[in-house]
Parts: sequence; structure tokens; C-alpha cells
Amino acid sequence: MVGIYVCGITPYDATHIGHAATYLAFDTLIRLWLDGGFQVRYVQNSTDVDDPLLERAARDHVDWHDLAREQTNLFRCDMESLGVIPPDHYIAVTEMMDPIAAAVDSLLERDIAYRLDGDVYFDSARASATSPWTLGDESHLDVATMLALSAERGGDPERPGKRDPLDPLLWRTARDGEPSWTTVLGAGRPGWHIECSVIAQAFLDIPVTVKGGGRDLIFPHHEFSAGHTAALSGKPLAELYAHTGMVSYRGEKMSKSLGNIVLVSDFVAAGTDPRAIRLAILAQHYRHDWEWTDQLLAAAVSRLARWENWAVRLSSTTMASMTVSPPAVDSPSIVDAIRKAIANDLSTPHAIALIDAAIATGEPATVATIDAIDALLGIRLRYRRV
Ligand code: 5CA
Ligand code: ZN
Repeated sequence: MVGIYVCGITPYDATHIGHAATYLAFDTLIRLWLDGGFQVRYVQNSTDVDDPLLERAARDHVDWHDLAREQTNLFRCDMESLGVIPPDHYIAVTEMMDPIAAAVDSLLERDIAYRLDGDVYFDSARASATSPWTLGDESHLDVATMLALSAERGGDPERPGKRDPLDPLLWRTARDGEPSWTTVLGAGRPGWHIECSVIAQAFLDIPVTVKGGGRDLIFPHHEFSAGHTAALSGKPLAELYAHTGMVSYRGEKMSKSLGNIVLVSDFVAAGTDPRAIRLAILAQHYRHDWEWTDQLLAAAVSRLARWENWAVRLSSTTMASMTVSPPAVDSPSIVDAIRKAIANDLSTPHAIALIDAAIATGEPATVATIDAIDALLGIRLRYRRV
């Protein structure tokens, strides 16, 4: 059994191509595991209450619940149309208030957390001294870089009274006009990193095999999710962390806050075959940063057409054999090569190039190859008897 936790969306402005690229990378890993015969348990969260979501709801004069619900549904539909295998547990933070508060309470009891004007912070130095985690273990960054990233990514290093400027918020006591939940800690809502720590521990065996997300989550999010988990459980959160590169658009990281986003749902609504979107993304290597362009999509549309033309020319002998027995494994070399390419750091671009090359030889398609393209790349090609 392998366990994977992938950080989910904060449900507003979903689903842009950057999000899709991240979830497709982990979908590829899961498909590889399934193809290899592993049992997989996959958990993802939804950060359905957090400052940026509340700010967006206030800006647009909508109820934050409605915004979160509508955007979560949109995300699920987008993932389905892209052929992403859904998580076994898709857990919203708002479903986990009591276990999160209980976890924070236990850190307070052990003095690994402290109160500051009613809010609760994680004591990074105490956790480093008393658990199998030390600040920097996951991100390997120097303090100056951590301080800069903390300020940029939702931390508050400037707040006076903290034991260490990097200490992250665990619990935010209720403020007027903000949603709050009444728990053992009193009324409030959680900080960011504790949600992934508690959800991962609740639904997966710790350490998980892989904790995944975009590389913008390396610090502070993965660092402190790891720290919280080690302090709570005495165990590392993950055997390994995998991070996807950032997708940019018009020269900058595609992001909700910058507004330079391209939505999967807009393409689908305009009639683009979602398999072409998937193919455009898989033609990039997940680990690298890359830029979305209309040309990438156009290339994927024509590649999909080539692949489908090839698939419909499936040889009649292969189809005939299907009527009496399960699909014959009749082209081991290409299927093995695709599998090997993906096993090599999820090199979907290499796998795609192998399929292009096979088609270029003029050899007819085989059921085994078409099945492998479906299983490993998540692209279901239509074929018919000829
Ligand atoms: N809810 C948190 C994680 S607990 C969050 O980061 N939400 S998010 O909506 O901002 O991002 C969702 C996922 O998409 C994260 O894994 C993030 O790293 C990834 N992501 C966001 N923007 C991009 C981008 N431009 N390129 C690639 N991945 C991205
Ligand atoms: Zn997360």
C-alpha cells in the first residue's frame, strides 16, 4: 500500500492550468503505481476557509460558503473532464475543526505552542528540540530566505511578541466579521499548515509515501506541515516530498492573486476536447517551470487528432482476437518503453515522443498500446473495428 497526500486548492478562481498541471503530475504517479500493481490511498484537502478566500468573497460581495462550494464543484468537474483519478478522501478544512483544535490543544499542553493575544503559534525552536523535525529539514533554506518567503506566503514574521518571527499561526481567535468555530480552544479558525498535517494523519498512515504540491508550497507550507506532524506524532510526515514546477502565463507565475489565469473550464466551455488540454500539459515535464501558450494547446489538438486517426486504424486482426480473448499484449516493446519513460521521473514528454515515433513508422495501432496510453497517460483514444 502506498499513501499519497496532495495539497488541494483554495477554492476560488479554480481551476487554472497551473493547478491542473500539478494534479496531472500526481495523477501520472498514481497511474504508474496502479499499473505496477500497488494499492494506492490518495488524500487531498480543500482549504475552504482561509484569508485569500474570505478576501475574494468580500471583494465580490458573495457569501464565502457559496464561493467555496461553487468553486469546489467546478474544480471537481474540471478534474473529471481532464480524466484525473479522484482522491479516496477529499476533505474540506471546515469538516475538520474539532480534530484540528484538539491537535493544537495538545501542542499547547506540551508547550510546543503558545498563545499570543488569543491566537496560537507553533514554537519552532521547541519542536526542533523535541521532535524528529528541525526547522529547515524539508526546505533546506537559510533563515533570510525563510523570512522573505514567510512574509510573501501568508506568514506574519513582523508580528511583535512571537518567540521566533518564523513561527507559524496554528489557530486564529475569532475576529468580528470573520467565520469562526467553537472548539476546545474557544472560538476561532485554524492556521494553514495544521490543516494538512491533521488531515494527512487522520486519513493516511504516517509517514505517507509521498506528500505533493507545487514548489510554491516548499516553504513555509510543507516545512511546517512536517514540523506540526512530527511534533504531534513523533514521526516524519512523509517519506518524500515531490514538487511540481510553476506554470506561468504572460511572463509571470499563473496565479489567482495576479489574475493572469487561464481556466480549464473556459476551454471546455468553448468546445476544446479536454484530452487535448491534458496532452498539452503532459507534454511538459512536471518538475520544470514552463509557460502556457495558445500554441501548446494547438499542438496538442493536432497531436490528439493524429493519435486518434492512428487508433481508428487499429488492425482488424487485433480486433478479431479481442472477440475471443482479452486484449492481446501484442506490442510489449512500445508499452514497456512508455512505462519506463514514465517511471523515469514521470517523463510524460518522453512517453509522448515514443508514441509519436511509433505512429510515424506507419505501423498500425494495437490494443495493448491504446490501453497503455489510457492507463498511464489518461488519454482514452476512440477506436473501432475496421
Ligand atoms: N490550499 C493550498 C494548499 S494546502 C493551496 O496552495 N491552494 S492553491 O489553490 O493556491 O494551489 C493548489 C495547488 O496548485 C498547490 O499544490 C499549488 O502549489 C499548485 N499551484 C498553484 N499555482 C500554480 C502554478 N502556477 N503552477 C503550478 N502549480 C500551481
Ligand atoms: Zn496543504
